[in-house]
Amino acid sequence: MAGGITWHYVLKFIITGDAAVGKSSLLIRLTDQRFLANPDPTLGVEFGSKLIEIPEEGKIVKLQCWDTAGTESFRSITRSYYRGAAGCLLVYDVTSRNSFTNARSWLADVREHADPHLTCILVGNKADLVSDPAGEGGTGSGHGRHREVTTEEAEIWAKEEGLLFVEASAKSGQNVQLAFEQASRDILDKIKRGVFEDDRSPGVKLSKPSTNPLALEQTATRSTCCSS
Ligand SMILES: Nc1nc2c(ncn2[C@@H]2O[C@H](COP(=O)(O)OP(=O)(O)OP(=O)(O)O)[C@@H](O)[C@H]2O)c(=O)[nH]1
Ligand SMILES: [Mg+2]
Repeated sequence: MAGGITWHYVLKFIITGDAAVGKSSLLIRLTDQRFLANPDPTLGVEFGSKLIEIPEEGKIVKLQCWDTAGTESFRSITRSYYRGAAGCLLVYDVTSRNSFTNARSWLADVREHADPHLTCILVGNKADLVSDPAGEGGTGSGHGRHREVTTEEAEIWAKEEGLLFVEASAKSGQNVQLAFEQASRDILDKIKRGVFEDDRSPGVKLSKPSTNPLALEQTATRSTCCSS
C-alpha cells in the first residue's frame, strides 16, 4: 500500500456459504480484480484486505476479509472465525437451489457465533451464467447452467431475515465491490448510531485522530482474525 494512505475504520468481514458458490472468487475479484476459472477449494480460511472509499461519508474503510471453506469438514474450524466480524457476505450460487437452501443453515451459524449487530449481505453469485436478469426461468448463456433461484425469491427471504441483498458475478466483476460497499455503509451507519463501540466490537477498529498515519497503518497490518 502506498505510503500516506490511511483509513478511518477497519472492518472485519467473513465470507460464508456452500462450497463452490464463488466465495474465494468474489474476494479475489475485490482485492486483485481478476478471476480464476479453476481456483483450489479453500482449506480452512483465507485472508484478503482492501481499502475502499465511502465518498458520501468521507471515509476510507479497510476491509479485512476472512474467506471461509464451504466444505462441511471445515465447518467447525470456520465457525471460530465468525466471532468479532462486523460484516458478513452470505453467498449462494444463483444456478444452485441447494446452495440457496443451505444459506439458511449458514445464516444460523452466523447468528449463533457472530456479533448480533453484524451486518449481513446475501450475495447471489454467478449472475453472469443466467441470461434472464428478472429471474423467471432463464436458460443460461450457453454454459449448460440455468437459474434455479429467482431474484424475487431471494429478495423476499433477505427482507424477512433483515439481510441486505445483491446479485453479483465474480467472473464479470458485476456488483462485487458494491456488495462490500453496501455492507460497509450499513456498518458505518450503525457506528454513527452507537451500535458498535470501539473496544467492545473487535470487528470494528476506529482510527484515533491524534495518532500519526504510519502508526495507524502498522496497527491495521498487525490486526488478526480472532482478537477480542
Ligand atoms: N461463471 C462463474 N463462475 C464462477 C463465479 N464465481 C466463481 N465461479 C467458479 O466457481 C467455482 C468455485 O469457485 P470458488 O471461488 O473456489 O468457490 P468457493 O465458494 O470459494 O469454494 P470453497 O472454497 O470450496 O468453499 C470455480 O470454478 C470458479 O471459477 C462467477 O461469478 N461466475
Ligand atoms: Mg474458497
